[in-house]
Amino acid sequence: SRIEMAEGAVLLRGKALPLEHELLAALDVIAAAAPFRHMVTPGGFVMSVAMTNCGAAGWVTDRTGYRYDRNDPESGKPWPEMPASFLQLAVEAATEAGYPDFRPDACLINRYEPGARLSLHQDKNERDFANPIVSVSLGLPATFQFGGLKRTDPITKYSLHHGDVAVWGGPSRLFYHGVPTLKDGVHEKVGRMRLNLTFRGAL
Ligand code: MD3
Ligand code: FE
Repeated sequence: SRIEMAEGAVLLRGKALPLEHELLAALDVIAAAAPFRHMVTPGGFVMSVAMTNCGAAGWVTDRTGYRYDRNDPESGKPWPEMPASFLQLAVEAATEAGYPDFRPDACLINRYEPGARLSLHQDKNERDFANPIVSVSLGLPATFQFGGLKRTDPITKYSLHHGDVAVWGGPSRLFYHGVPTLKDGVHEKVGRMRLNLTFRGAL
């Protein structure tokens, strides 16, 4: 099904389900080469969400700030290549949402264990906000908070489930959003965690 969350923001429920095994197998290969890690924010806080990346660039944070880096700072080597199945899903979803020219060069992979959260923020480290962001949810369900251009704008909540794909572009591209504390649970294929892929045009 196709749900319009806001102008430019489309939720495609279950869109990734036909690819779930392929996506999970590819994630294992990526995490073996570039392990999930808890990065540190510029303010000195350790993030409760563990992250890794694939693609030509990866999103990183440390005491010096947020940025996209062509190399994994832990290894000094380029991030693992973006798997063809990832790229195909992201391009197909973006096309369905009205962004047929989107070609992501970065995929940030977030791993939430019960208790992990991502506080309200905007994604603005990307070069060109004309590109949408495509997100794929796997594993445990999460509440997703979606606000507006100002931190204080009213928030709508959506529940994101295994296999859901969402596309955020146009006027919604710079909207505040976040994920409150992940509830405990076990997903039959993914285990005691939630994985989220976000595809970006970073460079
Ligand atoms: C709305 N991740 O990695 S995905 C992030 O579930 C991030 O892990 C969340 O926010 C997660 O930056 C949310 C959905 C999402 C991603 C980017 C957006 C929603 C967005 C950018 C603009 C507006
Ligand atoms: Fe975000």
